Amino acid sequence: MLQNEKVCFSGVQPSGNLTIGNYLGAIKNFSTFSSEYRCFYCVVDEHAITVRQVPADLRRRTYETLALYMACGLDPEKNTLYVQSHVPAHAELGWILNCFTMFGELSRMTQFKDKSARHADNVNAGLFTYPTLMAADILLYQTDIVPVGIDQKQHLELARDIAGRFNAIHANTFTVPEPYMAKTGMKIMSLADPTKKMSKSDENANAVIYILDDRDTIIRKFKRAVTDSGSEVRMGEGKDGINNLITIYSAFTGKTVEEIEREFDGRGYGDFKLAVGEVCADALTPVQTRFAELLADKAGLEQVMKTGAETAARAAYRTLNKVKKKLGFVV
Ligand code: ATP
Ligand code: LTN
Repeated sequence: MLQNEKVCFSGVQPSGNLTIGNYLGAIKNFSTFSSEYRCFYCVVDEHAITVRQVPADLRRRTYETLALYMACGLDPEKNTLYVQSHVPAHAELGWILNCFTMFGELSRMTQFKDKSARHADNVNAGLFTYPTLMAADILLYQTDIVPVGIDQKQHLELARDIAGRFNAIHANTFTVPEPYMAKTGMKIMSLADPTKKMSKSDENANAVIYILDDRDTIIRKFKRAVTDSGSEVRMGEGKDGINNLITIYSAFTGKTVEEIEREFDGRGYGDFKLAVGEVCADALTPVQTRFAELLADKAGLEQVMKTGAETAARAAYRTLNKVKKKLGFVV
């Protein structure tokens, strides 16, 4: 690693079909860091098992998530792409950081509260300590910046607190990371209930646009998107549905809200919904084509995972060894 080189880290769980929320809030932004940062992008399979997974699905989605990273523009020559469970240092540092994280802090995490309500029959300790493993992911690489959607902001703040607490006892151990949230796209809402985040685990497929949805499906889902009874394409209070569609259109086209409002002045919701569907399908088509090619070459993906894990492990063990020495472990 070059000295003074800045580090970027992020992760996505292979726990479902990825949505345009994952794309616009996270993955699409990953490649923008590749030229200025040393980037690590991880498929976080250990996080995924905090809710029950079907093993065959988890395995398939691990390949798919890696292929999607690459299809969205991440070149494995320029970014370290790998699978979390291939680098045991994550779980090891996760344990250590559990001893620097307070029960009260974890109890306040809104994702824990949401997920334990949704999976009331399986409120396991892993779900509770999910944020310490996430802190370990980030802190292992001396990460400066973490691109995520806004739903992860609270976990990032906890990672910063854990780093600060550890550093206060054992000086200069971890870099304290900053979150990066895309101005447009950090919170894409459900098409069926625009007061709720678009989520890959939503049981209503019409609420969600998947990155792999075909053009007709995308256009049909946007046509059905819930909006208010008005007709003016304008951002406003109480217009969550239209606000969300304007955000999506803006994130895909790079146009500002004012430009969009001008473009659709006097044209009504029907026209606008069709236009949103078209720009979304246009942006996703090349990703889907590339994804299919990458997925057909399983050996190629395995090579990327293997090389990525080797590179990641070298960087991770440097930090882990430093941590162990500071703690007084015999190394
Ligand atoms: P689930 O919906 O099952 O809880 P998730 O999609 O939130 O899963 P991840 O796969 O771990 O969970 O998310 C990967 C990245 O996508 C994270 O950075 C997250 O903040 C971002 N993300 C997820 N949903 C959205 C959304 N609706 N809008 C913007 N960003 C999102
Ligand atoms: N918790 C994240 C996924 C995740 C992550 C990370 C994101 C696990 N480890 C480290 C950024 C950095 C989520 O999106 N649900």
